[in-house]
Amino acid sequence: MNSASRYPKNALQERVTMKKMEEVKNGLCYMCTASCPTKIHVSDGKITKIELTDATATSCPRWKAQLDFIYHPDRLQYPLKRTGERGGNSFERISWDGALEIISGNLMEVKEQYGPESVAFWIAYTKEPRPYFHRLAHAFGSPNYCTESSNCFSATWLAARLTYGPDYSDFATQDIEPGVKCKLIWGNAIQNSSPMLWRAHLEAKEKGLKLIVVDPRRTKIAELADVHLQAQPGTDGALALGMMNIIISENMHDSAFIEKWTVGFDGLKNLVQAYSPERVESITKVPAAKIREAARLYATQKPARLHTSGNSTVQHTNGVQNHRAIILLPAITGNIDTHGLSKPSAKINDITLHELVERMPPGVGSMRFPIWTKLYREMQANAIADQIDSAAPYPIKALFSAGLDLQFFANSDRMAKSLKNLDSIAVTEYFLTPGARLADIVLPIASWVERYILTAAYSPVIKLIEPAIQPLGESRSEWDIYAELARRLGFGELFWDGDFKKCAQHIIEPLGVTLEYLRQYPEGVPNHLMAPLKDETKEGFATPSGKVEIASSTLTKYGLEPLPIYREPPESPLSRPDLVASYPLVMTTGARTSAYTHSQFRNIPRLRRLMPDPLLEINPADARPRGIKSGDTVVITSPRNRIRMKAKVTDAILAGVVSLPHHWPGEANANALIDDRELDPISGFLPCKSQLCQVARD
Ligand SMILES: Nc1nc2c(c(=O)[nH]1)N[C@H]1C(S)=C(S)[C@@H](COP(=O)(O)OP(=O)(O)OC[C@H]3O[C@@H](n4cnc5c(=O)[nH]c(N)nc54)[C@H](O)[C@@H]3O)O[C@H]1N2
Ligand SMILES: Nc1nc2c(c(=O)[nH]1)N[C@H]1C(S)=C(S)[C@@H](COP(=O)(O)OP(=O)(O)OC[C@H]3O[C@@H](n4cnc5c(=O)[nH]c(N)nc54)[C@H](O)[C@@H]3O)O[C@H]1N2
Ligand code: SF4
Ligand SMILES: [Mo]
Repeated sequence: MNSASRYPKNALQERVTMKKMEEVKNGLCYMCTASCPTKIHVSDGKITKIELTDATATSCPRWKAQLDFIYHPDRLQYPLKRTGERGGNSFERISWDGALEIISGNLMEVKEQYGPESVAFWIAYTKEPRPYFHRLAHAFGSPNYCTESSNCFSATWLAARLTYGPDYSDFATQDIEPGVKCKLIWGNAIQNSSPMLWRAHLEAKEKGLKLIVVDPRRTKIAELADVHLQAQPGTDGALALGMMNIIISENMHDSAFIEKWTVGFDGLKNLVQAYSPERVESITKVPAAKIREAARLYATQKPARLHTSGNSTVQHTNGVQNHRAIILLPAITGNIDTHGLSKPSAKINDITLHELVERMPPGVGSMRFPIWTKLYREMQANAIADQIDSAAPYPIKALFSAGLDLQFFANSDRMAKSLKNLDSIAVTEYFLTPGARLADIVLPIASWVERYILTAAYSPVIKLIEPAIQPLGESRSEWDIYAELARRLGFGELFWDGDFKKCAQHIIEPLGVTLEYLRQYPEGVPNHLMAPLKDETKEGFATPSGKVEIASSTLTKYGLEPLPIYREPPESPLSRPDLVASYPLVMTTGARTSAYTHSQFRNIPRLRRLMPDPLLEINPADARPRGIKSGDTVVITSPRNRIRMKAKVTDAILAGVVSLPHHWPGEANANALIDDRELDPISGFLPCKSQLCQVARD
């Protein structure tokens, strides 16, 4: 033994050296797009630990699983080429050069034979690479930039935009503001979908906040509510009109604000006449007395704040109008002071090239859903299967896809069939998902700790996050992949010849800061500021009339009903009595579960243990006559398909309604049951949350 090692000093020195090797870097958790800030501990090029910097989302189980995700043994590390059937499992490793050569060759072939519009570009849930992806689609010449926003959040944005004007009124921003006496939470189960807000709500409730919750399920936040309105899914518009009926007939509305700052109030007043609490009870199943109680509480406990979900109210055939009725509650009660308007503090450069779309053939879904596609500046992905199948007004022949989760698409089996008919599919992914297995080429992507991230278009704060470690295996960042493809397709200069930093510098240029500045100040630069919505009453709302448009002039322009009318979902017990014998239950899908982000992370054991099986929630009154007990496997049938899940019998769900989790693969995929034909006429959203079904023991 050498003498030095006997001294504790040496052990200490060793620890000091170890410590010196460990670096702590700034990061963002991208297990979901809330992108909570993190500290990443790196030692010898490997991540040893990731901590949350901001303690608000600590109840979220997913961030602790980041290392399980990043170092998952099944993560793709090399490009793959399919060798067998589409959808099968036969792939072989291929070089990047070979993979990109095949993809660019396929895309050019379609471009020459059919035109660039015949290539569809689809990007799934992830937001951060979207501006580059958007640019790739339009630089190639295709209008068909489609994203998961075709069925997420954007319909609520559109409802707010049609009603209050541009930028985003923060009905979906769910913070608690000091001084707010009453909160109306419409279809959001905070503890699962927004863990960072859960504690603040508990504390506010303890301090006396009055709470009204609209949800067919008694969620944790509904348990805290003073009034819980258990409405049948898809009937939210009728409920909002019923609340306005009470507010107006009992003179609780704010006449001064309405007169000065709204258009269409007389029409609304007329419309709500038909929505007495008793009639609304027959549509929504909410007792009339509770509707009165909620309306009075909301209209009198001022200031009150509305808090909506990104999709509970809009994943229906009547979603935009239902959501418009809901968000009119603040205007007619003079409660807009508690709401803000998200405004860009400084314009960053828009790199999407979206202006080119004007000169291209009509994009997918843009003739059927012109308002949404024009204002949201994307094409409607829910119309893509129809266009693949009909080839009208032109054929879709190839798909370039960033993430491909087949469970996203309604009537998913039909979508899978349509995709199989394409000439070529290329997918960038983390794992060889069922969707990726349809591809000819699958490209492995670097995760959020292995790539540069500029939070710009999708974040209120612009930050630059540097890679903490090298990309795993041969995986590459989305930016690198798109820039290299652009070069091969002949427009590399539009991607700054592959130089990410030049692109990023161009995006932030109007802010007057440099990338070096962002590197040194990781807290970033504000991109959007929340201005009080009431500031709009100084110069007028940014709608065509300058006022809050109860009657929307844009809807009139497009030949649609301007008032927020309620239309019964086309597949409901009231509108389809003929279907009720076979499909008596109303089905809602996609209430969030804390362990998963949509289809992701079921392959991470520590998260899977939290929710091993897909559970259908059913009321004892519906379970008993069917002989169903908790834990039984049940078959759920809709007019389109049948799937299997396990039952959870619970009186927390309204009788006559069942709730299914979304995006489970294979025979538990809820979207296999959902109609892909009758969509919201304004947004094109899918009716994921109001369809008929039957449930039986397997
Ligand atoms: N853990 C986790 N968090 C997530 C996500 C995730 O996948 N996992 N996804 C993120 C994304 S992309 C989004 S868009 C948000 C979504 O966030 P939300 O849509 O707000 O999702 P939830 O909080 O699950 O709330 C949905 C609630 O609406 C109720 N509901 C169902 N149908 C209806 C209806 O017709 N009307 C009304 N009023 N209520 C109804 C359900 O019972 C459920 O309790 O969550 C985000 N957060
Ligand atoms: N029935 C029903 N359907 C719904 C909903 C519902 O409530 N009910 N909610 C809708 C909503 S709000 C949303 S947001 C969508 C979400 O639906 P999806 O967009 O399908 O969401 P994910 O399953 O999270 O992600 C899809 C794929 O993207 C991959 N991926 C993740 N990050 C990246 C990345 O950075 N790059 C690349 N290339 N791939 C990546 C994942 O591995 C995954 O395979 O589902 C919608 N569909
Ligand atoms: S909410 Fe959870 S999963 Fe989403 S970014 Fe924050 S810590 Fe990560
Ligand atoms: Mo979403």
